[in-house]
Amino acid sequence: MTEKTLVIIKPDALTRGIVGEIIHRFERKGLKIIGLKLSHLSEAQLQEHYAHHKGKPFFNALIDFMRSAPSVLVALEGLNCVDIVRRMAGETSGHRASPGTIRGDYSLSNQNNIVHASDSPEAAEAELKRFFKDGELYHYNRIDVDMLYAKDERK
Ligand code: 3AN
Repeated sequence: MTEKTLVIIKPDALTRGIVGEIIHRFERKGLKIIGLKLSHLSEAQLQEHYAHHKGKPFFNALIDFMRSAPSVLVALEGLNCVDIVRRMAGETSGHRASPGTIRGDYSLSNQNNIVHASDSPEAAEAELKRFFKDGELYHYNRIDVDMLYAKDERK
């Protein structure tokens, strides 16, 4: 099914100058960028986004890291895009993530692991609403859509 998902390209990727490489992977895969912006995430946004980790030993350090520089917010659309993007991101910890995944290729850390990717269609919907305003997500067609998908897959 065609889905939307949220990727946060984190401050480590921005300050290391590898944002283009990360976005390039999603474009090459055939996913459509429907929203894109640079944003220095607020304390309130991050407290809400990581609420399920509140109380864990790494929570405060994680918020500090995410506040240390801006992030790039990317909204993507495509067939089964939530699961695809999670698998492209790889396991949470950069040192365990498989080579070929974003975290596996670009990170070593549990915390500084380059990207966040929504973990379910429901989470994606809530997270896209959290970080993008009405009117910041766009409709258009990629010119390669007829080659990216078989006829019965384009829904
Ligand atoms: P994922 O991002 O793979 O869904 P979560 O939701 O368990 O993983 O963790 C959210 C974020 O919290 C991770 N992306 C990472 O930055 C940080 N994090 C998770 N586990 C640890 C840990 N053990 N130590 C430090 N930071 C962590």
